[in-house]
Amino acid sequence: MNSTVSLQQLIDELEALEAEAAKNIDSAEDSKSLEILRVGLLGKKGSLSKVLGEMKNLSSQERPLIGQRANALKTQLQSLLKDRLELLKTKSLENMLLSQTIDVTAPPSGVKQGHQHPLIEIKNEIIDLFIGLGYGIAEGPEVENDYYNFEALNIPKDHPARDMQDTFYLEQNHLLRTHTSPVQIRFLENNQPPVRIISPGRVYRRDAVDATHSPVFHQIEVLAIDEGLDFSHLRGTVMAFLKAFFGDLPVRFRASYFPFTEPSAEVDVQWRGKWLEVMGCGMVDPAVLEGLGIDSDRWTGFAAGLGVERFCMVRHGIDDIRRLYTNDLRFLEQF
Ligand code: 2U9
Repeated sequence: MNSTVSLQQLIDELEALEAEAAKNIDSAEDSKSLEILRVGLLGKKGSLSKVLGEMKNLSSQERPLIGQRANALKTQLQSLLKDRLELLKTKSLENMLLSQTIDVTAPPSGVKQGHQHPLIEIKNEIIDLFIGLGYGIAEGPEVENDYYNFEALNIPKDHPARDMQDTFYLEQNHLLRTHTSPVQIRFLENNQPPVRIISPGRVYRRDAVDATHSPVFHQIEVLAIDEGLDFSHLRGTVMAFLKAFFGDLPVRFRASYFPFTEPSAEVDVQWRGKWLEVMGCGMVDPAVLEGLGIDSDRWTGFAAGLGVERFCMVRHGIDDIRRLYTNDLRFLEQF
């Protein structure tokens, strides 16, 4: 009788021990407290050993029952201790990572933060607007030859642009490109229409330096070739672009002439009360398409060209192009 009570008592003790231990392990906040708990529960003089020590009053049939339960409890507590330790380690690693996060985008303390050059900012803004309209970017060499810079663009042999006075000629039929149009010619040699590309880049002309001319400047040219493109698509694209860049300004198209487009137009915007010419455009001359093996009965295209410096000067009210190249910080820091 006495031994039955003892058995029940021991079972109760083990259960109480289990509940208490689980609660304590769960609320331990560091590995040190866990170690203290482990020794107190599973150590030689720990709670579990104490319960096992009380087994001597039990009968030889009862002892294995408590032995088995005590062993199961030991395994269970070991696993609870291990899980809690792992959880605490993960938590402490996470806290460490959070507290040691470095903001790699933060400006270094004490060092003045710079910014993009206004010309590059405007170039990127224009590129982004055309990317938004679905255009891709094409690039090509600045050192070109007569074919890509002039001939493929229907520019006749006696055209003034070909003059030694206007173009920088290099050795062996090479020259510095006078526009980015050769990039589009190269692109059309390697890609079938439909095509929608812009070609941003530096171009070179033998201009005397003055307030509005520089021997090197930045162009962005636009080219779209597809079935059924006509002047309304060109006009719609130019208007959408100018509206996005300048806002709601009056825009006018004036008839003009380029060897590579027909019809051609110059585009003006009314900016602070004055009409300013900002870009040229036109329908790609069928002769240019045919020269590239593109069937001009099926495909038509439009093209446009602009000088980035001009857009930058109009946007910021800069009156002298040389300000964009002289790296005077008193000027650049205004942007
Ligand atoms: C291909 C066919 C046609 C490119 C074009 C212009 C009009 C133009 C000037 C703007 C100011 C040059 O920087 S600027 O001086 N450009 O007016 N450019 S159409 O026409 C092309 C290009 C490629 C195959």
